[in-house]
Amino acid sequence: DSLFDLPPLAMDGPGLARDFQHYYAHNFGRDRDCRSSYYPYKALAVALRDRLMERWKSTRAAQDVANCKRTHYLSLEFLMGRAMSNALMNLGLAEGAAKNLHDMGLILEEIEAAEMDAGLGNGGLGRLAACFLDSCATLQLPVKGYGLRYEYGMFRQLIENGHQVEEPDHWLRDGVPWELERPEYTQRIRFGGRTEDYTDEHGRPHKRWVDTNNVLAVPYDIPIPGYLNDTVNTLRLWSAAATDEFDLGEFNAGSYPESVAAKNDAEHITMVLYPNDANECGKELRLRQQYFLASASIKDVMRDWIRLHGKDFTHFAEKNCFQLNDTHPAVSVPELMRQLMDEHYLEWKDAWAITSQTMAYTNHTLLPEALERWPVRLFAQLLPRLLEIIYEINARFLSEVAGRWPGDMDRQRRMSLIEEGDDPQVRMAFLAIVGSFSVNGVAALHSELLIRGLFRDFYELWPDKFNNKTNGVTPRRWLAMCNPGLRELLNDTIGEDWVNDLSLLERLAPSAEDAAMRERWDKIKQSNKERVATMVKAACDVDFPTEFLFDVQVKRIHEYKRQLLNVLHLIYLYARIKRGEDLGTPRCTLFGGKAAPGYEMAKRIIKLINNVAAVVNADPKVNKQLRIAFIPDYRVSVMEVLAPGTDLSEQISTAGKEASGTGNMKFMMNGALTIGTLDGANIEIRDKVGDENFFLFGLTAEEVERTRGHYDPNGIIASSPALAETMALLESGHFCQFEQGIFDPIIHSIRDPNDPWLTAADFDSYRQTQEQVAEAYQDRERWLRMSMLNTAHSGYFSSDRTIAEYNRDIWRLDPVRPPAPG
Ligand code: DL6
Repeated sequence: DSLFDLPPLAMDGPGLARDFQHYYAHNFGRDRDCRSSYYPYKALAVALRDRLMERWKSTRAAQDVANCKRTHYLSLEFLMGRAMSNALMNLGLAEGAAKNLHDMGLILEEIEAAEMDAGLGNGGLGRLAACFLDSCATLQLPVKGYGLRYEYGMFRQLIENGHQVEEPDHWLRDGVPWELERPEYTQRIRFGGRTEDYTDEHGRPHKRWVDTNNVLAVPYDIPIPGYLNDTVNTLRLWSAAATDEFDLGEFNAGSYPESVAAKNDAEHITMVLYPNDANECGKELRLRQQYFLASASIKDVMRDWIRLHGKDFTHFAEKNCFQLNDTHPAVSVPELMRQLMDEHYLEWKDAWAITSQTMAYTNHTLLPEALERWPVRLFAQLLPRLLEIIYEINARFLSEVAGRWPGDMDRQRRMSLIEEGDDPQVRMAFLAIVGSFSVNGVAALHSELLIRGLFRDFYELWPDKFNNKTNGVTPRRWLAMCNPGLRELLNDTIGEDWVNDLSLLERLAPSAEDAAMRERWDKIKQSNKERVATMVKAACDVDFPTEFLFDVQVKRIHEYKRQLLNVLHLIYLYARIKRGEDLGTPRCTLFGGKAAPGYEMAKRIIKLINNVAAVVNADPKVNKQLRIAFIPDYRVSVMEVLAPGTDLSEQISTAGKEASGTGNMKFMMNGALTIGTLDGANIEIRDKVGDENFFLFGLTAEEVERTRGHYDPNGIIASSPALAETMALLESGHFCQFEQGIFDPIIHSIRDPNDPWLTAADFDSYRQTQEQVAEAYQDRERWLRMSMLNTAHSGYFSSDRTIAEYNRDIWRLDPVRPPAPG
């Protein structure tokens, strides 16, 4: 096969640099006069892509030859961030590239910084999917990500006069060098129309879906390199395109624009990511997106199955697993049924056996407002065949419930996939549970609360379906890549194997007792704090002195995450400083995060942070001890600077509300100490690092539940001098001198006996614990010891561990090791 008979590409700095020069000069046609980093970025990306491509092909071939079982990870979000530094590291080319580019007068970091973040996700859920892909490739598991290629990702956030302003993120504008269009695998996706019965040539009855409006799904593949192992897996992102069918009736009637309008509609499906985090959006376009992903991905899997095995589906479930990243792709359950029955002519029983043995569902939230429900009428109009199948699944399921609990009509009503009422709804979480063989939460507490609360009835019916998989983050991006200083120290101290086996970080623990090591640790943190300070200065024009405690809360802005508790505490510190008190430990507090554009309260909290920051930073008496900044447009590449340069990680959600958190793990790995509630993975973080190395405060999840119905925030405020003083200052209008009343809704929410986030209840505990933080920071040696122990005990939070557990308990895949090129 001489067409593919190519010598392997050089895997060293000089070889990469030669290809880089070639692309730079000959492909992109740049010369000495070009000063931008953009073309060097493009040229280096293409040179790297060549090397990925070699391994990508051999990975695909090796997986085919192995005839292995595969997992398809379905997610509406993949928050990938930048790809270049990751590709360089995982291919083992980072050092060589830096040196050889330097010899040409170029700085690798500047080239890397020219890459736009791929922001195809909102926050934790999307970034988790990205970390998982990295771990799957590193563990050489045959896992493919399936998602959508949104033209516009997460909006760009500007801060104007303290307010969030959203701008579109047209990340595809200049082209993405990593993606490979695959028009040959285009699929046709149907919407609308109606269903009808028909009989085939053997006299067997079937259903078909007719008179549909069709949309094309065109795949674009992104390579996912494993760490130094020649595996390159795939993330396949679907882009919507119009079919070349258009309404001939309209066209002939002379309505050219109307006849083309349907085409535009089709292309809108993958136009934009819904910027909603932890709340349902309920828009028709969103259901279209969900079905578009589910249908295209399942068709793609079917195509591949038939290519390798023909049309016999007997062994399909032994060789395939679909992992549903939350309920967003839950419509995959009826869609797989539809394809098996209507397109491949299986009987219900066989189709259901396959479906319910291949689907697995991960839940990421307990917040009721995030639980997806779709109106039955919308389903009927958009996906009529799917609705029929859902009704049939429900009827069979409810008869199982009736068999188990005869006469318990209330239970049947509670468990039904259809919520009855004036506007009946399809409950997507229940559909996902009924259709799956595995249901998992994302941290120990979260999984426990699921089976005790929301999913209790289902747990009673099928206890063995439910399991926990505590989240993790990839140690490649979140330690080795983002913290080169610490990477060197770790390599010197415990060897280099930790990158693949993060539990080896435990070996660092004894060094916490070594004064020379602590000094080295301190220097690294110091220089990482300088990078943070430079970034904050450039983005916010606020000076962060690096000897101050760097206290960081970055995450989506949401009431349950309680940025408000943090800012209330800062108001309290401001009042103390104004009174002439010495805080002992001066502090720089940094916030970052986006509010969903329609979430008024979250946007107002951003405004409050910025107004308090303006007053604090401008006051020469105050800013000697306290500085505050809000970094605009928080994203993956910003976290890559923050995680290494943070002293204190704020994980202060109302207990029982944060499913897991993953930022908490990134900070811990990089030696930050946590101030946090007993919520999500904080609990496991504290268990690993030890009580004495974690700053705990606040009500427990049980106490939070018990408070419901008899919460008295006004009584709490009146009996706490610190909180009363803080509220009085906030209520005086001191932070909105020229914008009177703008914070009234915030004040009311704190004083509201129905405040579900219990901000007032936790204030004093938080304040006292912050005092312990300040005291601990004064004792330099103690703080450094604690910091080192946080890193040393963070191994459990590697996504390699999480994925190994998914594989052991759910997927059961064998690793496939492709041969090295050549
Ligand atoms: O599991 C990833 C991530 C968790 O770490 C966060 O605690 C959780 O809030 C987030 N969940 C969502 C909810 N979206 N939905 N549905 O983003 O998942």
